[in-house]
Amino acid sequence: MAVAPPRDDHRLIIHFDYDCFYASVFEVEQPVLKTLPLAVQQKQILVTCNYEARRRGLRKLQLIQEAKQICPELVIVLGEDLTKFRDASKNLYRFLRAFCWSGKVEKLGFDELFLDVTDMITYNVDLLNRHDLEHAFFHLDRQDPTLGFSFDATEFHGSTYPSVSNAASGSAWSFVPAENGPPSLHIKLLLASHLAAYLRAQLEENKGHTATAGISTSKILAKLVGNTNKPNNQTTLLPPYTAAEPGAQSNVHNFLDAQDIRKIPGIGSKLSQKLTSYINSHAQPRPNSHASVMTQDDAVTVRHVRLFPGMGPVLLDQVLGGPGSPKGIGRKIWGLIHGVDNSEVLQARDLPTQISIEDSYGCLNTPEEVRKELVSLAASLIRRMRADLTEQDCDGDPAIGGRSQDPVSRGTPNIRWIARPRTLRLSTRPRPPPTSNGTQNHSFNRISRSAPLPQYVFQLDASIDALAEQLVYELVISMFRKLHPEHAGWNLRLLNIAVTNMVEAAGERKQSHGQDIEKMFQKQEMRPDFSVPGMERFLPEADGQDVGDSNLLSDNPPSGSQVNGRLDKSLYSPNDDGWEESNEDEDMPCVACSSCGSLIPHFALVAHEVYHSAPDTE
Ligand code: DCP
Ligand code: MG
Ligand code: MG
Repeated sequence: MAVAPPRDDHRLIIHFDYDCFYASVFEVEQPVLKTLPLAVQQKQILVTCNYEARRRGLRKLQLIQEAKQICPELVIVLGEDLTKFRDASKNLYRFLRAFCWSGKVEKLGFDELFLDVTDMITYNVDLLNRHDLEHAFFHLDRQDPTLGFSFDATEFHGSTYPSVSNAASGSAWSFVPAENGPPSLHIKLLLASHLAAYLRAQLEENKGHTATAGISTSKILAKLVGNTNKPNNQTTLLPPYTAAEPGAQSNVHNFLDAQDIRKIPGIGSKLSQKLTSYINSHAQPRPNSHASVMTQDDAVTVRHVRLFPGMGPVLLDQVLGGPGSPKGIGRKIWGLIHGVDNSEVLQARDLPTQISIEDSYGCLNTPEEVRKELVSLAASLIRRMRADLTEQDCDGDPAIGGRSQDPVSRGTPNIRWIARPRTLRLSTRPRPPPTSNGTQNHSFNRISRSAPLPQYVFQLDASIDALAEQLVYELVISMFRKLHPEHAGWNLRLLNIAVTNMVEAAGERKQSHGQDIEKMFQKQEMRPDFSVPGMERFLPEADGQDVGDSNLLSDNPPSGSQVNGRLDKSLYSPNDDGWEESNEDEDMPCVACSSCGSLIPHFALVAHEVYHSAPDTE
C-alpha cells in the first residue's frame, strides 16, 4: 500500500539529547571531573559515564564491579537522588525554550527535547540575502534586527545524512529556487542546521552542557538522525524526502531502511518482538532477498519489514493487533516505518501530575514518632512544591533568547505558582501481622486518605517549617487518625504524603494529552532502560488515583520503600517527562502464541486460539 509522503508544508524540528547527561551534571558542578573518567552509580549499575570513561571502554548500564575492573582509576559518584538531574533538566529546558518563538518545546525524559522551529526558519529564509550567502545573518528576534548570529548559508553545519560528499546533491545552494519561487526544503534544513549549531553552542557556553542534535521535518526523523553522530555533534537528514521521479531515491527510505526495528520510536520491545517472530517464522528462503529467513538473533531492520511479502497496514494489524492494542496500530506502524509522523511538538510545561514524598521505617508505633516524621515529610513536600510548581515572573521578551534573558538565572525574582495541587493524600503501610505458621506475610497494601489541600501552604513568604507544622497539626494528624483509629501500636513501615490533582494557574498554556505517538516515544525510550535489575525504584508508584474517602490500595511490589532514606517522587505528566509508566497492553505479562508467535496477554490467550481456529485466519 502506498503511503502518503511526509507533508510538504514541512515543519522544521530539532531534537536535542544531552551528552552523558547525569555525568555532565556533576561535571558542571566540578569541572575538574571533565578530565577524569567519571561514572554515575545507582545501585550496582553504572547508569551513565562521561566520554573520557567511554574512551576507556566503559558503557552505559554496565555493572559497577565490571567497570572498576576495566578502569580502576574510575571516579564514581552516586546518582540515586534525582533532584539535581531534574533541576538541571528543567533549567536547560527553560533556557532553550526562551529562544524558540513558537514555544513548542517538548521534553522527553530528563535529557531530550524537541523544538519546533518552523516559524523561525520561514522568517529567516524570507530575509536571506541570496547575493551574499557566505555572510548570512540569522534573526533571533522579529522586533530587534540586531539580535541574531552570522553564518555561512552556502553549506550545512555539522554532519548530514547522507554525508555531503556522498550526497548526489552537489552544493547546497544549487537547490535554492529562482528568486521568487518557494524556498526549497533544502535551504530550510540548511538554516535549521545553523540554528541547531547556535543553540548547542549557547547551551555549552552558558550552561556547560554539550548536546547531540538531529534536524529534520518530524520528531521521529529528527530523533533518529540525531543519534547517528554522537557526542557533541549534529546531523541533518538531507532531501529528497520522497522519491518523486522513477528511479530516484528517498533519503528518508534509505536512512530508515537500515535502522533496527527496535530503535524506531513507537515500536517498543513487545511490538518488535512480535514483528521479529512473525518475520522469522513466515519468511521463505529467497536467495538475494532482504526478506530471507533469519535466525532468531538477527536484528530485523525496517527494510526487512517494509519489503516483507504482503506487508502493509492490514498484515501489521494482524501481527500486532489483538486484545488491548490501540486501534489502527497497523496503519500507524506502517506510517512510522515510512517516516510518517505528524505528531506535534507539544507546548508542554515541566509540570508533575503529583508530588509525593515518602520514607520507610523499621517500625513506627507512637503518636510522637509519627508526628515528628509527618512534619519532616510535609516540609520536604512543601520544598519540592516550591521547586517544581513555581517560576520566576519574567517580563522580558521571551523571543530574544536565553543569553541574558534566562529566567532561571536572572536576579530579584518575583515568584509565582504555575500550578496548584488541590488534594493532599496521606498513605501508610502497616507491617502485617505474622501468619499463623509464624512466617512473615508479604503484603504490600497501602491505605490512604485524601483531603482538600489548604490554601495557606501556597504562602511563599512563610517559612517551610512553620507551614509544615501547621499542615500536620491542623490536617494530617486527623487524616492519620481516620486511617488508624487505634491509639498506638500501628507498626508502620511506611509514610507517604503527596499532593495530587494539579491545576495549572489561570492563563498558563495548556498541555495536550493523549497523542499516541507521544506515549509511544516514551515507551520506546524508557522501558528497555528500566528493565535493568535493581532499577525498579524509578518507576513511579502505582497508587496515584485515590480521591475521597479511605481507600485500600494495593501498590506494586516495593518501589520507593526498597531504598533507605527519603524518596521524593514527582510524577510528571506524560508529555513532559518520559518517566511515567503506562498501562497499555505492552506492560501486561504476555505469552507467545504457539501458532503465530504473537505475544498475547494471559487473559486473552483463549480468545486468540479461537481466532486461529477460525477457518479464514491463516
Ligand atoms: N538513565 C537512568 N537509568 C537508565 C537509563 C538512563 O538513570 N536506565 C539516566 C542516566 C542518563 C540519562 O538518563 O544520563 C539520559 O539517558 P541517555 O540514554 O540519553 O544517556 P546519556 O545522556 O547519559 O548518554 P548519551 O551521551 O549516550 O546520550
Ligand atoms: Mg537520551
Ligand atoms: Mg543523553
